[in-house]
Amino acid sequence: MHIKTVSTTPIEGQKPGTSGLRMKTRVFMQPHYLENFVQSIFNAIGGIEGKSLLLGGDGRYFNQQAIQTIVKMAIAGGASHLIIGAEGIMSTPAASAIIRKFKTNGGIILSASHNAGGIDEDFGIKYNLPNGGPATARVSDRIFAYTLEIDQYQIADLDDIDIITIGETTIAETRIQIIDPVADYAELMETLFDFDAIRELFKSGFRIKFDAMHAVTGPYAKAILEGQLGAEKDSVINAVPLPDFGGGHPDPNPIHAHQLMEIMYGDDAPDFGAASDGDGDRNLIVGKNCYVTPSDSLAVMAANAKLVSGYRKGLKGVARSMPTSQALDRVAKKLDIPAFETPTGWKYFGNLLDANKVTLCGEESAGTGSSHIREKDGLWAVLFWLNFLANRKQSVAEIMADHWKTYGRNYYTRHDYEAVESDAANNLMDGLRGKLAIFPGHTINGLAIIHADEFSYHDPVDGSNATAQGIRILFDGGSRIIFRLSGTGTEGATIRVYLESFEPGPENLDQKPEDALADIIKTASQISNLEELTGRTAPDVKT
Ligand code: G16
Repeated sequence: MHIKTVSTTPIEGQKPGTSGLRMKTRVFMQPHYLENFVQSIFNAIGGIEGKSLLLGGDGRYFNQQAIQTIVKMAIAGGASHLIIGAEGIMSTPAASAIIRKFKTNGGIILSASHNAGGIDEDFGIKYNLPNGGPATARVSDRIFAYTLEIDQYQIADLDDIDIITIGETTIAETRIQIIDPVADYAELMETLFDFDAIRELFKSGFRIKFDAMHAVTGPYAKAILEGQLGAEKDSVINAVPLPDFGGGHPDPNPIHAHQLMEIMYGDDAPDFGAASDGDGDRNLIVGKNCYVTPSDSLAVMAANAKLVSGYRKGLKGVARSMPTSQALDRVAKKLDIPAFETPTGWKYFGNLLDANKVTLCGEESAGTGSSHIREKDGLWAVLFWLNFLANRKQSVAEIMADHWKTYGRNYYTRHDYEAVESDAANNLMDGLRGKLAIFPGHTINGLAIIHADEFSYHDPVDGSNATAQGIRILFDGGSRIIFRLSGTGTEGATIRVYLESFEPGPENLDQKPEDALADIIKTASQISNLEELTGRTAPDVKT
C-alpha cells in the first residue's frame, strides 16, 4: 500500500464553533479542506498511530465520501482499529455509546446536526473524546491551533473500501469493522427503561407519532418503538434517512416539525408526539394539543426521574445551559440536589458527568441527556417520557398542569434572527455590553432590572474558564432576557434572544406564552435597538 504525503497550507476559518466545525458543504468539498481538519484532529491527539476510532455520520450529502477520506487518512497514520456504522450512518448518541462501550480513543462524527443538508446546505465534523463526549474547549483550541500551522497530511492510496456490508477486514495495520449502527444503542436503552411497562402502555391503546424528519433516527426509532416496544405500524413517520432530509430542515421545533404539530393539534391526535433532529441528539416532546418547551421537558424529566427504571435511585445533581429556563432549578431545589449552570454547548456537561456531579442535563435548544452517554440523546428522552407516562397513566397536558401547580411556570420562548450581517450583530452585542453597568435599578415596561452581566463559567472540575458566553439581564421576580450569538450557523450571524418570565401560580398558569411574555419581548427589542441595528422587524424562528 502506498501512502501519499500531500503538501498543504493552512485554510482560514477552521475554528470549531459550539459543536465542531460547520460550514457549507461546498466549502468542505474544496481540495484539502476536510483533510487539513482531520489531520489537525490527529495531530491534536498525539497522532492516530496505534489508536482506535469510531466513525459515523448523520447520512447527509457528502457523508460517505468524507468517511472514505477519513478511513484512508487513518490507515495512513497507522490507526489500529476503526469502527464504522454501516453505510456511514451513526446517530450522535449511538456514536457516544459505542465509543464508551468499545473504549475507543474517541470518534469522528460527521454532522451539521439540525442544519439543512445537501450540496448547497451544511456539513460538519467533530471529534469526540474517549469518554464519548464532544471535545472540550481546550481540545478544540488545540485542533484549531494545528489548522493554523498544517503543511502536510498523509493519505493511503487505495480504492474506496466497502462500508455497506457488515463485517471486518484488515488493511495494513488497521482492523476495519463495519457494524450495525442500531444494535448496541438499542441494547443500552433496554438497560435504562422498563420496556415491559412501555409495551403494556402501547397494548392498552396508547398511540405515538415519532417524526424522524428523514434524518438519522429513523432506523433507530423503527427498531425500538415499532419493533421492540410494539407501537402500532407507521408510528414513525419520515423514517428513511435522506442526504437532503427530503428538502426539510431537520430541526425538531414547532416550525420545522410542522407536520407533526398538525397531527398533534388535529382531530384524532395520538397521545404522544416526538421528533428528533439530523443526527438524533435533539428531541421535541408534544402531547395531544400540548407543546412542551425543551426547558419544561427537562424540568419534568427531573421531577419524574424516580418513576423511570434506570433512574429509580434518584439524581446526583442536574445541569442546564445558562439560557435554558430556570424551571429545572425549582425542581432541583425541591429534590435538594445541586443544579449547575453552564455555557451553551454540550461539551460543558462532560466534566460534571465524568465527576459524577450530575445525572441529568439539558438545554433549551431541544437537548436532554444523562450520564448514560456524553451526548444529548433524542430517542432516549422519548423513552424516558414513555417510561414515566406508563407509570403515571395521565396525559401530557395533565402532567404539565400538575407540574406548574407544584413548581410555578417559567414561560419561555426563543427568538432567532438568522443570517444577520455580522457587523450589525456585533454592534448589537457591543451596545448591550456598554450598558451593562447602568441597567440595574432601571424599570422598563414595569419590569425592574436587578442585575446585568456577561455570563462566564468556571468549570469546577478542571478549573478552566469560559468567558463572553451571553449577555444576561435579570429582573425582579425571576424574569430574564438573554442575548447570544449562535456558534452553529454557517451564514452571517444568528442572534438568539431568550425570553423568560416566571409565574408562581396558582393563578395565571395557563396563559398563552406570547401573552405572558409580551412585556419581556417588548423590553428586549427596546433595550437592544434590534430593529434599528439589524433592519429586522420579526424573528425568523420562534421556539
Ligand atoms: C449544538 C450544541 C448545543 C447547543 C446548540 C445550539 O447542538 O451541542 O449544546 O445548545 O448547538 O448552539 P448555538 O446556540 O451556539 O447555535 P447541535 O444539536 O446543533 O449539535
